[in-house]
Amino acid sequence: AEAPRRGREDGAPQDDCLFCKIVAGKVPATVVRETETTVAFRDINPQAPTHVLVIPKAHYRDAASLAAADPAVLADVVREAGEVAADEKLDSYRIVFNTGSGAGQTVWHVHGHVLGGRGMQWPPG
Ligand code: DGP
Repeated sequence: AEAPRRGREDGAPQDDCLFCKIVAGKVPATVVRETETTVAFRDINPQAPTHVLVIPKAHYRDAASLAAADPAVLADVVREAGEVAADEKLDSYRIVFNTGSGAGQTVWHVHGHVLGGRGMQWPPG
């Protein structure tokens, strides 16, 4: 179920958030990059030869909420997505922020999917 909106979020870690647990090292993940503000790790259910999730260490429900609260960190997430693509030697890649359950969001901590290594269809399903 969709997590309740909490008004403007402050980025504080949430005890019940899987990705906050990955940030804290309480849940293992295959981390490929880390910065002061972000972590990038391989998706457990890859949809392409490269499928990495880039998240802010701070907890925000979606990209727009993060943009409203801390736009520099959203920029960090997008820059790191580009660094992942460079590390993986991808010429082309897709960054996806599923936003809301109808769009397929299942984890309520903003994550950019970095997908590449195969052809991509447009429009996405
Ligand atoms: P979304 O459906 O856009 O909210 O994407 C959530 C993604 O998170 C989905 O592609 C699967 C991935 N995922 C879920 N649980 C875990 C986990 O425990 N570890 C890792 N590495 N990825 C996970």
